[in-house]
Amino acid sequence: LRGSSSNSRGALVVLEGLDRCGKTTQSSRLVQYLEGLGHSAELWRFPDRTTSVGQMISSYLSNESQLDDHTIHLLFSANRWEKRSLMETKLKGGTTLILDRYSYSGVAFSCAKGLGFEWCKAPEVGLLTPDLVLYLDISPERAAERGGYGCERYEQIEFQNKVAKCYQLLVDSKWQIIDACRPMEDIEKELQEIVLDCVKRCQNGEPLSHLWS
Ligand code: DGP
Ligand code: NA
Ligand code: NA
Repeated sequence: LRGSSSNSRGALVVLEGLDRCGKTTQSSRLVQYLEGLGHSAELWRFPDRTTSVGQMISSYLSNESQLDDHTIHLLFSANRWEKRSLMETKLKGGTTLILDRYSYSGVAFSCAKGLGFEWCKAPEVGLLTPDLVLYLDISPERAAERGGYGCERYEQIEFQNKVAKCYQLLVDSKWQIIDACRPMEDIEKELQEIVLDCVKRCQNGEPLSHLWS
């Protein structure tokens, strides 16, 4: 029965990058593209600000509340854990999930504050490993030119430079680095090709695994 529809699962695809790298636009376009081809696909964002943990995160990001660096790190992680079982159910049911940020943001943003790399990775252990990580590569200066940063906590060039360095420590064979300085349509085309290929691989029964692998 290998390869039959009962076996086929959705792909777990993550878009990562600095603030204003364009990943939010690209992730929603990817979902539209996949749906247009008749695939089942959903866009998920982390942090998910709709849950009660997510509301604490949102208030922290907008500087309405202050939290210890370790505490907020664990809240971001908890926000992914509270979606884990639904994530697995969706994937096993054949739905592809396009994630706007995931555990890599968790590690990169906290590590950029000076928290230990291994300490940052630890609470993510056991979450599902993405099949593909698309890193939209752009300098903080170029990203800020795109309408400028807002006033959320992390939206400063100096800090974003540190985040970029921390992201580099996380690159592995699942990653594809995408030049995000090109026109939006060019990036869109490139992402479509890579993601469709990944979706097809997952349909053929590649098993899910856990971070950090
Ligand atoms: P976004 O909604 O994608 O604009 O993300 C909000 C901000 O939070 C952005 O600056 C990136 C940051 N962020 C996202 N996920 C995490 C995380 O897990 N940990 C930390 N420390 N920051 C994160
Ligand atoms: Na942001
Ligand atoms: Na963002």
